[in-house]
Amino acid sequence: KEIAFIFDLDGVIVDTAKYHFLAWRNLATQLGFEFTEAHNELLKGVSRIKSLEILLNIGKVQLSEEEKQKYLVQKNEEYLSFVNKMTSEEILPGVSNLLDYLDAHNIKYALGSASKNAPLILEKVGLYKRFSALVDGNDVSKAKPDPEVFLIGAKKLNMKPENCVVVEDAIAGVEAAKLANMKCVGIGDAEVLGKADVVFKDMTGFTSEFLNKLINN
Ligand code: G16
Ligand code: MG
Repeated sequence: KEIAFIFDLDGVIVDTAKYHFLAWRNLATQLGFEFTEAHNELLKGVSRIKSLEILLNIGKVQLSEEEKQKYLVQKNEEYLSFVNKMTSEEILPGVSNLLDYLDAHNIKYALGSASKNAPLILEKVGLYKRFSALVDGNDVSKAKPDPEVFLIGAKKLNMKPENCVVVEDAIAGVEAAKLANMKCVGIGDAEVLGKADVVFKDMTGFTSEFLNKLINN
């Protein structure tokens, strides 16, 4: 059976969450409150503007629309200063093996990320050219858990949703995949990502045994 993969970016291909955290924490410090790693969990898979709103809620800070825009630009500039230093060494364990397997079996794959910086990040780690299609934060009007990002991905790959396998680390992303009527592999904690069809603790869970079973099903 023909299948295709759609990958989330942050938490699946690379760990950019640590750079988002540093930039958001600096903004919180500037606004006079503490922002912890636990707080950062709430921002994973969430759009940039929604992330700022969650952060401001944590600090009980109210800002005008104009100030929000200013801080979003500032945060993104700081985040990009980290992204610009990224190399292929930051590709998470298991990812390169998986992409090699998919290439060898002529299985197409797309990116389905909430990040507007996704093309740049893929370029930095040397994976940009390998994807058949990219869907990122610039292409979608409805954020995960809305299935839009993955449905656009399936369309770009010319695949039916039911033949797509989404790989996601965030609850909202797993929900989006299931709402899109796709298979979903969760990456992280099985208790947190309970709605996924299968959960691996990291990307090394994609053994050739698992993949052979998947494509022969
Ligand atoms: C990523 C991160 C989120 C981030 C979002 C938007 O999503 O997980 O924390 O807020 O992108 O990023 P940017 O500010 O670069 O547009 P994903 O979907 O790749 O996990
Ligand atoms: Mg993610």
